[in-house]
This record gives sequence, C-alpha cells and structure tokens, in this order.
Amino acid sequence: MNTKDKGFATKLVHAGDQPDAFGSAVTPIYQTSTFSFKSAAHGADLFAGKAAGYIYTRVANPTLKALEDKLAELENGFGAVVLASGMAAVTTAYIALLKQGDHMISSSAVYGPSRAVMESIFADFGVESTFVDTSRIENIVEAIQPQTKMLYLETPANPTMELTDLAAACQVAKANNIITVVDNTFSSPYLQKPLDLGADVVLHSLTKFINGHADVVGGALVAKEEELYKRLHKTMVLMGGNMDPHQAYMVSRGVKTLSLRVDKAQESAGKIALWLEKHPQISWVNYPGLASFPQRELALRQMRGFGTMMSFGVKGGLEAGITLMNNVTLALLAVSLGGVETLIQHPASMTHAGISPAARQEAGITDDMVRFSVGIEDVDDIIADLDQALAKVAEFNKLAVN
Ligand code: LCS
Repeated sequence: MNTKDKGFATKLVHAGDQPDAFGSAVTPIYQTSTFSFKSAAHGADLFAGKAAGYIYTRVANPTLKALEDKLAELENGFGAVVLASGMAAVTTAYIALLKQGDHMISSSAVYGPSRAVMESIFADFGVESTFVDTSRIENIVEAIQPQTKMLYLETPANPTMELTDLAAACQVAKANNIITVVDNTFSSPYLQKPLDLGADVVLHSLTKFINGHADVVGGALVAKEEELYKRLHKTMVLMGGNMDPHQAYMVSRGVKTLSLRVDKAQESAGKIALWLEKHPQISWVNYPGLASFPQRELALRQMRGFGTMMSFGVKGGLEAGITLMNNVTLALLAVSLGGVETLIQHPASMTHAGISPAARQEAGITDDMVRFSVGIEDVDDIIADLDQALAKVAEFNKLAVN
C-alpha cells in the first residue's frame, strides 16, 4: 500500500507491509537464513545487483525490509537498517561514519553506554571525542576541530531530559561539514522528527517506544540521503549486527499502536509530573511539560508533545530514593523505558553506573535522581502507588533527621 501521503497513524499500521502470495494482512516471518536462486545466472545477477531479490538474511530479508521501510517512512528518511540492539545501531553509526584520526562531539547527557563505548573502545582505535552540554549551541561551536566529523545528539537526554535545539545544532554542523546523528529513542518519530530539522541520521533503540511491550531488544538507523544509507547498510552487513526476522516481526507488530500508547502515557505523565512537583518529599522534577522546565518553549517548538519520561529528586538523597524504589508495588523497579508498563530506576547506580562520577556530575546525573517511565496503566493507580511509597520516604526522612 502506498502510504506516502497518508497520516502518521495510517503509516504506523500500513507503511512497509508486504503481503505474501496468499494476501496475508501483515508481512509474515521469513524465518530463513538463506534464499535459493532460480539458476546460477540468477544468483550471479543478485550478487551483481542486476536483479532485485534476497540472498542471505544478514544482508537483507523481507521481514526486516518491511520494518525498515516503515521506519524510513515514519522518520521521513531515504532508508533504514534494523539491528540486533540499540547499541548495535550506535556502534554501527560510529564505525560507518568515523575513522582513525576523526573527532566526534556529543551531548554529555547521553545514554551511558553510548558514551562509554566511545571513550573506552573507539578511543583505542584513534577516534577522539568531546562531550559537552549541547543545550548551549556555543559549546558545540567551541568544541569543533578541523577533524570533527560527527555531532551526536540525544534530545531529550537520558535521564536529565535536557533538550538540544536540533535546528540550530544541525545548522552549525552543516556549515562545518559535520554529519549529525540524533538518538530519537526518547521521543520516537511520533513526537519528534530530527531529519526534518536538518539531521542526517536518526538512531533508535527499538527496545523502547517503537516496540513498546518490553519483550524485544532492537535498534535502527534511518538515513536522510541515499549515500549515507548505503554506508550504514554496508557497515551493518559487514559487522553482522543485523536483526533477526522474528525480532523484526515483533517490532512491526508493536509499532502499530505507537501513537495510541504515547497519547495515553503522555497524558498520564503530565498529571504525574504536576502531582510530584507539589509533593513534600520531592525536591525537583524534570519534565518538559512543566512550567518550571527551563526549555519548555524549545520543547513546544521541536516536539509534538512532552513525552512520557521524567526524572525527579527525592528529598533525603540516595537513601530516600532507594526507599522509594523498594516500596513501589505497581511501577516495576527495572531499567529500559517506553513500554506499556511503568518503570522506575536509579541512573547513578544502574543505567549510568558505567561512566565516571565526574562525567555523571558534568551531565547533571545526581545521586538523588530517580528516572520514571510512565506506562499505560490507570493514572490514578500509578499516583496511588507513588503516594504510598513516598509515605515510606517521609517516615525514612523523619527517622534520618531524628
Ligand atoms: N539510546 C538510548 C537513548 C537508550 O536509552 C538506550 C537504552 C540505547 C540507546 C541502547 O539501546 P539497547 O541496546 O538497549 O536497545 N537505554 C536503556 C535504559 O535507559 N535503560 O536500559 C536500557
């Protein structure tokens, strides 16, 4: 079905799907590692790119292609590749777009392993990196070196929710021949479209909002232009980080309800953030929809909604935060995000434990920070759960003071 001129929800359901010979409503799982050729000449033509078709699943597979085409359409890109995990997408982007002697500038508040892999592995291969607060465009300008080849942004950032002005940052990069890669995991294409704002490549952990059901790990890269798409696809094929057909089928199934899930969870997130902000045991709340959020105006400009993620500080610091996490009964104490179930976690000891305390401090990841991913349960139940757990925090704080 041609969905190019259709609305976002229609694309979610139909874009990319390829019915089989029986008219299947969805693309089936082509659970095969290899594809047989009609003749030796046909095989040679496929290898030479003279015939269209499939050779081997690491290179391409119809179930993967259906998901890739859908994601490319959702992000307004030329083409996409899907990979075994979000981190496979991160490392494939780094390998495809950087070489020895190159330099990368990145937001300091990024998903911990996206920074750790650059500083602990790519540094060994001679790729330099500088991590700056990209919410201030002048920090990007100052960090540019003659050998800077990539600007890597994550907005909203994990877990501080800090925003980077995508249009302004991409403009600076373009003027300096720098490729911009944006990790759009926290927003999903429903809330933000970085390629429309000037980015060259969009990255996703599909594990999060796009699959949305906490049952698959996966990643994707979407390129704005053909030349970049080819570089990413070639690297993916050679490095072998491809997704499995069953995994792709699950993600294609999950993504169909993306807008419904985000609408519901986002409405709840707005109510929860306001409720938390007024709670006596909470010292601060980072949520782009709050009037107190310093970059609310930027969120309104570049995002379609404020999202379902927030972080907040619990009075009494780390120990009080631990008391909260040990006492919630509905929210799952778990990392990951963007699923139908509400999750709570502590970045300093969990998702961002792998980066140095100094880097955490620089990125604004304080020890009292709790990250909250709002699910699609009844909002009254989520608030009641927080309320009873925060009552335990109040008891703890009273004991801690006495
Ligand atoms: N980018 C962002 C923004 C992420 O949050 C994650 C995972 C990744 C990339 C990597 O994706 P993965 O390989 O896990 O599919 N974020 C996680 C988190 O915040 N908690 O657990 C995983």
